[in-house]
Amino acid sequence: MKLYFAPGACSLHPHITLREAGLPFDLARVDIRAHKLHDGTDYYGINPKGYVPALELDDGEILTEGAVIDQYVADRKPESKLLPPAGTMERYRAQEWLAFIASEIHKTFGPLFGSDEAAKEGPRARLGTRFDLVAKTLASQPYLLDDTFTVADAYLYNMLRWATSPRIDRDKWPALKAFFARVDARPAVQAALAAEKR
Ligand SMILES: N[C@@H](CCC(=O)N[C@@H](CS)C(=O)NCC(=O)O)C(=O)O
Repeated sequence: MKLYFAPGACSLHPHITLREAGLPFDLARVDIRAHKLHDGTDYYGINPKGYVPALELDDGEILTEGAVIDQYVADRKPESKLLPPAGTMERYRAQEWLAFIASEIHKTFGPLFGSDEAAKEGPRARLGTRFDLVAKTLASQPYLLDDTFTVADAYLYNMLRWATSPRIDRDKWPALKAFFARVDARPAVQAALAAEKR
């Protein structure tokens, strides 16, 4: 498998998932402004959506959408317990978190990376209410699905890396601050961060 990624982008959570699962994979860095690989290859030719992450499977198929790549990888290594078994209520709870993070958190960050200050107020307030909700869950348990680290935690951690001042300060929520430190300390997370810096 090959993961197309950009340092610091939302390709980090499937990258963490691949390392947590202990599956072999290669990394291919994408310049997401130019939509090109290091050697000048047009990235649109690989992923017509133009964005990262994309996972190239061993048969050449390209799988996109981070939350789906996470599930694909977790299902390749069920013993890693990165997701509950398909069809169980716990699995739907995990998917509920993945969908929530993708639609209510991930995409709300967009304007906060821009330069239009007025356009940031609404998204910042919306993110605040979403973080209130996540923090309420994490106040009484270490991970989104209680005691077990899952791909939903990798996704949330990826989003919280973006949640620093002046965008929005994750440290304002003690439960988010503690969660961030807990996930940040995982060897697979540190390995992913180090590999993305190379
Ligand atoms: N829905 C996609 C969104 C991916 C996305 O927004 N990727 C950003 C980086 S975080 C990107 O590559 N942007 C460049 C572009 O859209 O051309 C997912 O969740 O995987």
